[in-house]
Amino acid sequence: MNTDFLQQLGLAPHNPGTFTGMESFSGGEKLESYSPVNGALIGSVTQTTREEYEQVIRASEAAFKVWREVPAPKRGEIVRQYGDLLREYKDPLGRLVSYEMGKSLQEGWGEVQEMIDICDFAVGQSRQLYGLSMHSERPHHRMYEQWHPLGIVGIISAFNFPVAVWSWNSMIALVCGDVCVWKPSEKAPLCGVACQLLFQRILKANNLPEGIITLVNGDYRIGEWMTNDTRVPLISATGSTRMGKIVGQTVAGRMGRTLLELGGNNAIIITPSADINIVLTGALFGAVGTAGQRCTSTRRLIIHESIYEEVKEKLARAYGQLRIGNPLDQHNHVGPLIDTGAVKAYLHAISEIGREGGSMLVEGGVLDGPGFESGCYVKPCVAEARPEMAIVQHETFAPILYLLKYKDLDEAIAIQNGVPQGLSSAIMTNDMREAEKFLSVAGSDCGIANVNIGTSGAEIGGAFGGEKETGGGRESGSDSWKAYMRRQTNTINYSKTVPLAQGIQFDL
Ligand code: UN1
Repeated sequence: MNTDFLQQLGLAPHNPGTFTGMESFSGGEKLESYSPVNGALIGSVTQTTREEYEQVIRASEAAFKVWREVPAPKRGEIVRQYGDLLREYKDPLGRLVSYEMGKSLQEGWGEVQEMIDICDFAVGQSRQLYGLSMHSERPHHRMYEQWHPLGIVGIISAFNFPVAVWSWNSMIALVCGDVCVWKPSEKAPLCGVACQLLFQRILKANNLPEGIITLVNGDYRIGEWMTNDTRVPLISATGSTRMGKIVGQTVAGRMGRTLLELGGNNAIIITPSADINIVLTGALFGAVGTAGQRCTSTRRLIIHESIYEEVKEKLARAYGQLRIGNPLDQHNHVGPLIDTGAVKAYLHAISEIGREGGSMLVEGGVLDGPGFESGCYVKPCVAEARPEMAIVQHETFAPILYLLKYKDLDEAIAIQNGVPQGLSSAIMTNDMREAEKFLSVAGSDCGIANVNIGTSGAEIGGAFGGEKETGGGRESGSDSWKAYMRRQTNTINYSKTVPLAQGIQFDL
């Protein structure tokens, strides 16, 4: 396979090397990165040692003192330069994402496009870090609020969006005046190194300290150092609900802040008036895109009984057309799962479906033979199930889609909401009353609710995140920037007396 893109990104193509992403690291143990595409060793990174971690935090603290004094629009200018560099490297970086993580090349490029988009967004945001002004109840007083950066933002990201999620956090945090320490997933560490190397070029060219954007590589232990560290006021973590609960509790225990993006169990309600072509494309991309490994992947279809058979039949036919294989070959729709551990979880879920009385409409299974040597390629499958089944309530990070039947919209909404997670949701309808009901206070309880669009593929301009076990965080667009700053209320007295609020008299 042609892996020139590794060289273009500063990661040697043959004889896989070891990378740190940080100039000063000599390195701890090696962490090897194997491609789920063909099982090949891509390269390795060094696990950040405790001493190196201390070095990073000290460099971040020093860099923060410099960076916070740079005017916000000038900080935006640095982010603009990074966005331009990403435009230049969109092709090789997208290929690396596809090769290290296994998503289709289209989706790999799409992820880099999300990075470019968030850079543009952050540049605009850098001139809009607005605070409000209020009318004081006291004469000759002025009251207003302003937003200051928090300091060091710790970013813990997941393998499934190995570059975009970091950029949603870091590019916004940067214009806010924060500095960022990133722990990428240990399943996609080279993506982290590639982004870091590109950003270091921008910092060098602008004579800015290396500590503004840093990288720490390794397993959960590094995450533990970050979550316990009072020098890191905000931890933004993406991953499983299990991980998020630990991070949330640990950081809350030291009164730090968290921004959590955890599991999803996203459903599409398909009503009798739905446009069947929209249904098929939305459901199919939602369920099999990124091989079902997006937080926003469609896991449940809640179908009206009157069209259930029709949707079922057309869906089965559409699944029959899916091409599974090397994700860098644009001919294929579905690539591999991230690793054989994920394949095990997929197989376990399928056996649970049978044990709980569900039945398979489109059979699953692991592919073998030429092209599938990594052992990570599985068949996207569809099962007929019941909403209350334990396996349906659980998020399995794999392309398994459950079909559920409903009679009236209230029941469909109750099914949609009747899971512990609350990230993304959708309704397919041409009936205005149904659409509005779904979006109303009595409708979807998720952070994202769409009409005639699937559950995945959110744009960066909106606030991204969800409720309940999804963690409640919001990142990327809208006013998510506020999560990266501290608010200060200021009252200034320009009178010659000291009138107290609430009418209190305090005369000597
Ligand atoms: C995720 O799965 O963690 O909406 C993020 C989407 C992407 C982001 C998904 N924009 O599918």
